[in-house]
Amino acid sequence: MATKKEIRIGLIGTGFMGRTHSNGYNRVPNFFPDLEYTPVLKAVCSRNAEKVKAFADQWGYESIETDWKVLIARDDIDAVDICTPNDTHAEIAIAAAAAGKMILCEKPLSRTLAEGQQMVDAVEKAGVNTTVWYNYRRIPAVTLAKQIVDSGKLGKIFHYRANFLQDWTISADVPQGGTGTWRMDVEAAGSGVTGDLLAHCIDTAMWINGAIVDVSAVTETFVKERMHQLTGKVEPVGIDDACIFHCHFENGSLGLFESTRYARGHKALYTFEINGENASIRWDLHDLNRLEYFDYADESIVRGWRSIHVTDGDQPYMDKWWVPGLGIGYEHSFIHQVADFFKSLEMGEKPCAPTFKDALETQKVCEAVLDSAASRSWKDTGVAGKIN
Ligand code: SOE
Repeated sequence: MATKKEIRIGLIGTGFMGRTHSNGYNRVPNFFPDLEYTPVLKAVCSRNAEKVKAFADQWGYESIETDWKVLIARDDIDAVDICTPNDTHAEIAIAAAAAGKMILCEKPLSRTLAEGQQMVDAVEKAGVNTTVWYNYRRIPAVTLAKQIVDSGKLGKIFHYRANFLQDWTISADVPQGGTGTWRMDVEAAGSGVTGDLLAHCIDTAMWINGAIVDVSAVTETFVKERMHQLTGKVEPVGIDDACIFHCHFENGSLGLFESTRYARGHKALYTFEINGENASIRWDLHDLNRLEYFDYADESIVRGWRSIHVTDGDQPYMDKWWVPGLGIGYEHSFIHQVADFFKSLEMGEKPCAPTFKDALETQKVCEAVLDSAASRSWKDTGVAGKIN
């Protein structure tokens, strides 16, 4: 067997995303054995030494650090994976770029467009490889949706509709800030559902349906004050609890997006639907192996929504998994991202999208959405052309 080229990973952050990414690195050699590259879990970093040691033992990291600057300075690390809260992405990424490391950064790229731009400038100056973990692109049914749209089967596209609904913050007792609830703190997160959830919807939408050129948005903060875990005081809430926006895509279609953490009964309901002149597509994260497809060209007596179970070997990624009919899950989207990142290194032609530069386009839309809601007016996004 040919010797694999090793990519020595330094992971920063041991929360939910630290786990999804670590699982990705661990599984790739098993399920993508043909890749030239293979991950080596060299080091994991988090401030709490006891917790980071337990994480390293659980996921197979060779060593631990409690200071990310030390991790970045190590010359046995090739790629830095940023899984920390959003307020640390820019500082870590800029330092990692200066140290010549590849960077895999959890979404959203940054809290603000300006911060994201600094990150893009830094990685371009350093010439390092990057990717941002917009993982939903790599669920086979979502990748298939993209392939179907690219094939032209839908014809002219009129509508793109997406929702991301949750209900975990309805109680006024949920605190803001600190471990576990940093997403509720505007300083740490940058925004609420716009950066956390709509960013996913925007990334998928622009990848499949092209640039969003302008937006009109409304946001709401239903609970105005919450206990801050770091200060112990009740403080004003600065994030958007809910956001609805409509928009124009560059291809002439209309978009409608909604996200909230106040949709009682919904835990993580990400859905999208695309309506074209000939056909429509819809997808639902709660039934993620299925893609629904309606084709007006079908004979009228059998015309209706088809439910495609995306588990056949000739459908995206599925030749790597089980046998037709047996589904996969959420975690596989991260495994696919690791595999695609390594494949892009192997091929050396195209970087693994979305790169920092690609993800900056999503930041532009998020920023325009928040500006539009604040000013109660339409805003141009400045996004144009093909989105990788
Ligand atoms: C928030 O609850 C969250 O974990 C997001 O941060 C993730 O990006 C999303 O995929 C699921 O929901």
